[in-house]
Formats: sequence, structure tokens, C-alpha cells
Amino acid sequence: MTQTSAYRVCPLCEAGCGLEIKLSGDRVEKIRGDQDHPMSKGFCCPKGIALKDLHADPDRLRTPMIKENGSFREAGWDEALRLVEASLARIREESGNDAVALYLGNPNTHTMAGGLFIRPLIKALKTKNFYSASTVDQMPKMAACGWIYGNPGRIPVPDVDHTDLLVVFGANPFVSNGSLMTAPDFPGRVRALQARGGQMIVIDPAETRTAQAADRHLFIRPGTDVYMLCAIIHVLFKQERISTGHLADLIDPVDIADLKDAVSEWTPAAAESICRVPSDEITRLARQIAEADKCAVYGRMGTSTVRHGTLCSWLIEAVNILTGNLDRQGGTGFARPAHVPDGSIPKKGFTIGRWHSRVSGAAEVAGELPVALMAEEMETPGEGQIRSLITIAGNPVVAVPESRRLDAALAELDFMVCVDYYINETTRRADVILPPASILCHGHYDFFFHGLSVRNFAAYSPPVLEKGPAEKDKWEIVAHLTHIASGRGAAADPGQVADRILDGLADNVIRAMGGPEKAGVTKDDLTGMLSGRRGPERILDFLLRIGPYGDNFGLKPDGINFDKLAASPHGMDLGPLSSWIEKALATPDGKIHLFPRQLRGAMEQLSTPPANDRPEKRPLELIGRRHLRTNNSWMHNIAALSKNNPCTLYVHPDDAGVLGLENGDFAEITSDADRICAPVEITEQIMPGVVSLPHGWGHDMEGMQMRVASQNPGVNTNRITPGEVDWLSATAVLNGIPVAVAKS
Ligand SMILES: Nc1nc2c(c(=O)[nH]1)N[C@H]1C(S)=C(S)[C@@H](COP(=O)(O)OP(=O)(O)OC[C@H]3O[C@@H](n4cnc5c(=O)[nH]c(N)nc54)[C@H](O)[C@@H]3O)O[C@H]1N2
Ligand SMILES: Nc1nc2c(c(=O)[nH]1)N[C@H]1C(S)=C(S)[C@@H](COP(=O)(O)OP(=O)(O)OC[C@H]3O[C@@H](n4cnc5c(=O)[nH]c(N)nc54)[C@H](O)[C@@H]3O)O[C@H]1N2
Ligand code: SF4
Ligand SMILES: [Mo]
Repeated sequence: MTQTSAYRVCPLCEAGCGLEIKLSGDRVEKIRGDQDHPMSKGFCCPKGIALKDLHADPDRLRTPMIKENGSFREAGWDEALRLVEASLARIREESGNDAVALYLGNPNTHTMAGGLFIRPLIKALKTKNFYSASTVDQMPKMAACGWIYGNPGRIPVPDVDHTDLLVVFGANPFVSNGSLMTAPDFPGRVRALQARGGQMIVIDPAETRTAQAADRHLFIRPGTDVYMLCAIIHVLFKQERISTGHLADLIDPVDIADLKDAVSEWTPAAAESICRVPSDEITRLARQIAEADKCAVYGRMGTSTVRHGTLCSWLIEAVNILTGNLDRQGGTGFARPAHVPDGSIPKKGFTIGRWHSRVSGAAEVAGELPVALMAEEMETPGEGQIRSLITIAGNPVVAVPESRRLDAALAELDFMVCVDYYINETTRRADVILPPASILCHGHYDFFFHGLSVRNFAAYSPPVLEKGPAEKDKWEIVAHLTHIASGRGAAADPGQVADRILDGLADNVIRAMGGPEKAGVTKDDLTGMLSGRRGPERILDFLLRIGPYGDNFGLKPDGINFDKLAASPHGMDLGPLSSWIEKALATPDGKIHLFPRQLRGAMEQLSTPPANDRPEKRPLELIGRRHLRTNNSWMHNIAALSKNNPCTLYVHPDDAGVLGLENGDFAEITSDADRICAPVEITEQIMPGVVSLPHGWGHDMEGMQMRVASQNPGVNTNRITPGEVDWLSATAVLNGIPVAVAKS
């Protein structure tokens, strides 16, 4: 049979590597990095290669499943969707719209369905109970950027390819391949930075692969970056190193003065006593940041999912702003994605707390409530109690704190429907599972990550293989759920949801042009010019045409549109990040809000933790870690990835000595939430007083159907994560959990 090559962007992580997929007919022979992809240039990781195995995995669901008498049976789409319709209608009728909750997992951000079709579903559900993986992840950064720049989607990325000094707080891009930063082959980019005389400095309680490649690594006690960042800003002020440069006119001088006051107590010595980073190292780092011609400070999970995650995320932006590195080549900048027209983000600013969670009164942030508090909303009787859950591409039983409690709450729900590939820890609780077609059968465009790219770039990947006649595209399933939620019913045509999205976009454009008469075109004229199949592709064509590089429906013939993008199998390079802060800002006054009023109270309350805040009962602090061959919880069913990928507890030799632990011993790890056991790995790659355990494990729950994963189940670290929340951004504290460790 003749061999062909297809090209596709990998949707597994934010790096978005180009892949070359070798096919014999419709059989996938081999996957490797696409040498001609302008961003990844042939780089890919073992997970991208394993898309072949994911496609072939016999445990991956091919048809909807319905639970009957406690076990799943295969069902047709009509039957499954009708059951969803009847069940949701009954629950909403009896208990109101808030009784139906929605949880969205991480892979939604990696699909066209997630980029375009989720919003109509949320609108149709009319529920306050909307949750996602964002509140166990990046919401602190979104909230901080929302307040500073006016919109939670306006997140600057480090210009890794041009910087002289990259300072990384709490991220491990050598393993995660980058987050809120699309930079495929991050190790290669760092090598290039070092080759041009630049440096990378890493601040992390673990000596990660990123730390090992760094020019300097500073161990820091978990959860204390906020104090170190305050001390860095303290030094910048003290040594008169504030230099906002081209940003000066955009910043209120009062904000600068107030920030100076706010950090006045936080000397490097004061920070050292909490962070355990030597004060002269803090001073030296502050000076280096100030003296570097181009510097980018970047933070991720280790500065988000911690006690003061929102403050940390804000202070990192503040350092970049105060040194004039924001919106500057080699500093940090806003990507300018091809599908987001300039001016389409309203200059409204960002507010939280438009509603509150029923039980704990947590403020809504970017439309979401804290997923760490979802269980209590299920458990607590009364009006608004969650009786039903829809999950799309998520595994909250593994991803979310107090996971046993959440699992028990799921078992009590009246009805649960999951859109997912597997019967896993979460979906085993479902009444109906709706599986999308294989990843290789979907078209792809990175609606989220092109906006977080270290270089402007666009790629559309057509489906590599045709889906089967009885399979559904991801967007079709979400559109069916939207029809169900809006009362149009399970049988309604999913394409209508796509048409309605397009109609809304065209309406907006015509309105912005002063109405059809003034514009000289109608919305039908515009939509009539579109290309691509009905569904996300046509919507993408519309957005590309009105976007910053677009053909403007023919007015700019050199501009791009869907056909041009689709004719570029390796994607289109749209150039380096460039300065466009004035257009990018979405604050009502068009300024940078350096010291947002929403954060002032929290800054005032930032008190020194007591000197001995490690209670005897819980003398160690637990953090997480990622492994190159994992993708949160769901790639452990691929044999090629589950090899050499152990779920062990890292313990420093000093602590192991005190605890009498040896390599391979089983340790009991106890927190205020629960107790779990894991094998010990003694290593100097973790600082004394800190232990680490990866997340995404615990595949031994009854009723799962993931045969490979269940053979090497590991343990779910979130069983011992308490439900602590950083209220400013609704986000869970996942790192720095006080624990006791003992030989089991
Ligand atoms: N291989 C692989 N890649 C992935 C994923 C995966 O599961 N596996 N998941 C993807 C997802 S969903 C995301 S969000 C990204 C995350 O991407 P990253 O944030 O780059 O990945 P993490 O490994 O979580 O890195 C967090 C780092 O913070 C450190 N840390 C913990 N606590 C603290 C602290 O208090 N202060 C400081 N300074 N550091 C701290 C940890 O030791 C760790 O090295 O990765 C993505 N990529
Ligand atoms: N302790 C601790 N907990 C953590 C973290 C940590 O660092 N430490 N990291 C947190 C982070 S950053 C994240 S993002 C969350 C992840 O939390 P989740 O997103 O809830 O969990 P995942 O493990 O990513 O599960 C994704 C699910 O989607 C399914 N799936 C994959 N692709 C698709 C698709 O295209 N469509 C559909 N419908 N389903 C699909 C998979 O089978 C899997 O069931 O975990 C968080 N939890
Ligand atoms: S680094 Fe991320 S995008 Fe690239 S191949 Fe691996 S999983 Fe896919
Ligand atoms: Mo994440």
C-alpha cells in the first residue's frame, strides 16, 4: 500500500509541536516531529509519538456508554443523547438550573470545540455552578493579568528567543514543555539563549531538569515566592533601579509610590528568614534583573497553585513592568493571534464576584467557582445544590483536592454525563459517557495557545483520518449538549449551533461598520464568502479574515484566510513578538494598573508566617512534579509512556536519615485531609524539609476500564491535598501542603 505523510499539530500540550504522521492507507505507521514546522523544527516528545498508540488503544471508547444496573453497556448516539436530555430536563425542572454543574478539563483548551463551542453551552446551561481545571491551574495569572491589563486573556509571554536573562519561578518547561508559553523545544531555545551569552536562573524547591540546565538554581521553600518577589522589588526601589521606560506614560505614579511602600518591610533579610533563599542571592538576582539589557521573569504552577498564588502572579508582572521589560523585544510581550481582531476585546476591565458559591461564599472569577469547593456544593442540601454534573475532557477525581470526598459526592448525584475517551476515575461514576472520535479525526487550530506563543504563528491541521459513520466530532457533541440545554432537543442539528455562532460574529462586524447600509454588505454577503466545512472551520475562516493578518474579506488580498492557512501544512510564521501595548490593554482608562486596588488588601495582610510554622505533627511540605511521559492523568494507559515513569515520593537524604527511610521503602504520607502510601526515592534533587509526589495517578479505583494504567496505578496525591483556596482567584493550593511522613 502506498505510504503518505500527513501533518498535524500535536494537541497534547501547549508546545503545539508539528508532527509528521506516516500512513499506509488509513493505518498509522509512524509519527515523528515535522522538520518543516517553523516553531518546533522537528522537535517532539514521546507523547506526540504516542498519539499512534492512543489512536489504537483498545480501551479508548468508540461508542456511547450507558450505565444500567451498575455496569456500562454500549449504546447508540440517539439513545444516549435522549437519555441526557430527559435526565437534565427533569433535574432542572425539579431543582432549577444551578442543580446542573459543568466541569471542563484541560484538553478543552486543546480543541476547536473548546475554543468555539463551550461558550454557547455555558450560556444555555444558565448555571452558577461552572468549574474547570483553571482553578487548579492558571487562574491566579488570569486574575492578576485581568486586573493589571484589563482582561484575563491578556497574558504576556517571555520572549525567550531574544532575551538575555530568563528568570523562571516555579516552572519546569524542560519537562512540561512550557505553560502559558508556547515554545516548542524549550531546551533548544535555552541552549540558543546561553550560546548568545544569556542566562537562565531558576527558583524552585526541586532541582528539576530545567534547574539542572540553568546557569543558577536557587532552592526556595514552597509557598514563599511572594516574599522573595517583594524583596526583589524592595531592592529595585532601594537601589533606584526602577526604569519603566516606554511604559512610563501608561502607569500611574501613585501606583509606583504605593508599591514601594507596600514592599518596604520586605528586605532580602526578612525574605530569607521565610524563603530560605540567602539574602545576598536575592539582592544579586534583583540587580541582575535590573542590569540585564533584556530580561523576562516568568512563573507558572509553582507560583500559581500556592497559598499566595494571585499575589505571586501579580508581583512577577510588576517586576517586568518596573524594569521596563514588558512589551519589549527580549522582555515579555503579548502575542497577536491571527483569529483575534484588534479591538475585539472590550475595554471593560476585570471584576470578580458577580456571584458567589452557595456554601462558602467564594467569589466567581472569570465566570467560574473554585473546583476545590465543588464537592461541598454537591453534599450540602438546599436550594442550588448540585444534583447533576456534566464533565467534558476532565478527570476531577484525580485533578482536584480532597479527591475521595469528591468521588463520594459524585456517587450521590442524580445524573452524570461525561464527554471522554475512557472509563476512568471520574467517568466510572457517569450514567452516560459520550466519546468523541479519535484525535486524528479532528481538525485542529490552537485558539488558546496561539495567543500565548513566543512567536506569532498560525496553523490549521485538517483531520488526518476520516471518522467512522457512527462517530462524532468533539464540537458536534458539545453542540448537542447545547441544544439539549437550550430546549431544542437531542435530535437538533449540531451544525445549527455553528451557524448561530457565525451569525453572531457577522452581526457584530456589520454593527461595528455602522449597519448594513453604511457597510454596503450584509451578513449573508460575508458568510457567503466563507470556506471550510460547516462547523469550526467556517467560523475560523471568518475570524482569520477579520483578524490582524486577515484578508478582510478581499479588501486586503495579501492577507490570510482559511484556504491560505489550510494550504500551509506546516503552519504560517507571523513574525516575532512586537510592541503593541496600547492596543493590547483592555483597562477602561487604557492604562497599566500596576498596583490593582483588588490586591491591596491582600498585600496589607501579607504577614510573616510564625518562625516555627511547621507543626511537629506535619514537619514536611509536599509539592508536585511532572514527568515527560505523563499528561496529567490520562496517558498512563499507553504502555510506551508508562515505562520508567514511577509514582514515587522524593525525599532528601537528610530527611530520609531522620525518618529511617531507605530507597524503595513504602512511606505513609499524612496530611490534614487523608493518608496515602508511596514508595520512597531518596534524592538530593529536592530540598530538605520538602517531599514531592507527582499528580495524575491512582488508577486502581473499582470500575475503571484502563487496563494498562491499572497495572501500574500509583497513588492519587490529591487524596491528601486539603481544599484550601486562594480566594482572590478561586484557585486551589496544591503545593506546600504540610505533611508527616513515616515508614509504612
Ligand atoms: N510531561 C508533562 N507535561 C505537561 C503536563 C504533564 O502532566 N506532563 N501537564 C501540562 C499542564 S496541564 C500544565 S498546567 C503545565 C505546567 O507546567 P509547569 O508549571 O512548567 O510544570 P510543573 O512541573 O508543574 O512545574 C512547577 C514547578 O514548580 C515547583 N514548585 C512547587 N512549589 C513551588 C513554590 O512554592 N515555589 C516555586 N518557586 N516553585 C515551586 C515544582 O517543583 C515544579 O518544578 O504542564 C503541562 N505539560
Ligand atoms: N496535586 C496536583 N493536582 C493537580 C495538578 C498538580 O500539579 N498537582 N495540576 C493541575 C492542572 S495544571 C490541571 S490542568 C489539572 C488537569 O485536570 P483535568 O483536565 O480534569 O484532568 P486530565 O487528567 O487532564 O484529564 C483529561 C480527561 O480528558 C480526556 N480527554 C483527553 N482529550 C480529550 C478530548 O479531546 N475530548 C474529550 N472529551 N476528552 C478528552 C481524558 O481521557 C481525561 O479523562 O490537574 C490539576 N491537578
Ligand atoms: S511537547 Fe507537547 S506538543 Fe510537543 S509532542 Fe510533546 S506533547 Fe505534543
Ligand atoms: Mo494545567
